[in-house]
Amino acid sequence: MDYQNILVSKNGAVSIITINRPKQLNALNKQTISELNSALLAAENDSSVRVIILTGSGEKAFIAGADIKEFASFSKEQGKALSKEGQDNLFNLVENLTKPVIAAVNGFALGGGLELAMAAHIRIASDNARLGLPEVSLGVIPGYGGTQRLAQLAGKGKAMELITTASMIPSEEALKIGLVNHVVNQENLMSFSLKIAEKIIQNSPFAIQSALKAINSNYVDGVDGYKTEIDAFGNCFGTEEFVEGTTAFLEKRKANF
Ligand code: DAK
Repeated sequence: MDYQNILVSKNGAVSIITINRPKQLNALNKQTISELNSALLAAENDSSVRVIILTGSGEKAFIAGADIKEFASFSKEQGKALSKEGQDNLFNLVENLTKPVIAAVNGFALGGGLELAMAAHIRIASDNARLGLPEVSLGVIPGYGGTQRLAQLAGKGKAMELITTASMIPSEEALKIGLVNHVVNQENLMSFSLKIAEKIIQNSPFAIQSALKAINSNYVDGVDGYKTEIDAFGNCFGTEEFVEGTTAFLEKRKANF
């Protein structure tokens, strides 16, 4: 499929999806959200893809937020409808993919950009990255899951402070508060992200998919995460991957998943 605002490439079993609007600091407009939706679904349905990396084009920005030019004229109804549509088609989609998504945050990750990184399963930031949810400075609040996911990752107090002050924080501070998993030099960002992906790829895809589901279930209203874990654990038994993993251990060799 031809995309205008994103680039899709493959490195072994890793699909690398790059938001490619560097002149607008990769701001997320409707078209980009729709292209990301298609590329993510294609990666999900491609059995040769085991991990997805999301990143931004250029050295300045991962994504500097939702496209302000586009949403500046929205009405109350449009805002609500688009928030739901965006959450369903991109942010919740990323969180609930069966394959791990790594956000390689290569610069500004603001507003919707940080919200997308937070929907990913793992975040690696470059040393020049700056992260924040500045929506209240524009008269709105985070509308793509940011009020929920920032509190989940960094705690309620930090979420309250970062959102109400509209502050941008450097990647080292994001690391301290648990908002990102690692900080690396910008030139090493992709190789480091690929290294994490390679480690993931050594393991059972079915077990990984089950673990993602069980971890996420703690954050779904009305769902008992322990119960989800018990069911997901049970479902791993009897799979070919379980047989391969345990047999490989007993035969003192590496499992081949
Ligand atoms: N949208 C559109 N264009 C943007 C942009 C954005 N978010 N961020 C940057 N750009 C554009 C700039 O307008 C500029 O374009 P030209 O003027 O050259 O045409 C170009 O990118 C380069 O930006 P700067 O010249 O400003 O670059 P600087 O290095 O001076 O500054 C900056 C970098 C990241 C500090 C600055 O660009 C900046 O403050 N950007 C805006 C950050 C921001 O406030 N982002 C939006 C957060 S609010 C919704 C759901 C969710 C949301 C909205 C609606 N609905 C469901 C309806 C979420 C909202 C947000 O994300």
